[in-house]
Amino acid sequence: MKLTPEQVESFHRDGCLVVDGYLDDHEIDHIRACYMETVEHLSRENILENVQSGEDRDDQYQVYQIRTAHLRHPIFRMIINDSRLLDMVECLLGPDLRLIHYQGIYKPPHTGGEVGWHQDNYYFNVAGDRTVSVWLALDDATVENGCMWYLPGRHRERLEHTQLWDTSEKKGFYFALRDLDESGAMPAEVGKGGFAIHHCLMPHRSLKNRTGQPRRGLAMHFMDAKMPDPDMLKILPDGATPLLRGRANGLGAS
Ligand SMILES: O=C(O)CCC(=O)C(=O)O
Repeated sequence: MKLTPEQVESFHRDGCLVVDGYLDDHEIDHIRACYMETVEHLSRENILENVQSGEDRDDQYQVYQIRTAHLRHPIFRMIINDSRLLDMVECLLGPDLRLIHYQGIYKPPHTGGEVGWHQDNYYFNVAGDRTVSVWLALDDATVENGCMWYLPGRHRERLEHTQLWDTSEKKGFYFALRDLDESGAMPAEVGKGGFAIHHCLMPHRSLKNRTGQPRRGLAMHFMDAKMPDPDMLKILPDGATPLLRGRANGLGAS
């Protein structure tokens, strides 16, 4: 699925883009079933992380993370290898694509918590800021249930983050932008089966799920495979950052 020149231009200008209508209801139903199966499996194994990074206590509010989703269920592997998706990412990042991070982010009904303002490349540290994040909505994402918020046009500089806690205590969104000027913040409401896409320096956050329905998303983070390996790759498990298309570091071909 190629983006139009207008969509590409708007992404570069604003640092974010909403694309509706990628998956149909039938595909979404199947992915949702696999998603909840995975959440339940991780919960039974006691390895379902709560990565909420608001001021609330974790026993009050939750943002559950399916970490390295493609290593957890084959459906997630299929999604990142789908040529329709990769054609779209290629329009923004070029022909050499590597996965750098992949997570299901699940806000349960009523108690779904917050993810504070952050820039993804503060975590990834990919040279040249050559990464793009693609967030696939598995439910209609709205202001009420905790959709993504962006600051359009504010993706041109790297901002200093505060480390919120020690990562040996808790994983997830442990860096946040404190005292950020939030003027111009816009909710990225997107229908199920559509994408909210952002540049890796776009400050973004999401608020609580105040509805009685789940808010489920898949955050897929891609980097230009020609860039040198960032340090983050060293701490991820084997197979966590596959080359998806083209060449890596100018050496291998897929
Ligand atoms: O899904 C969310 O609410 C937040 C996701 C996010 O901030 C991210 O993937 O970087």
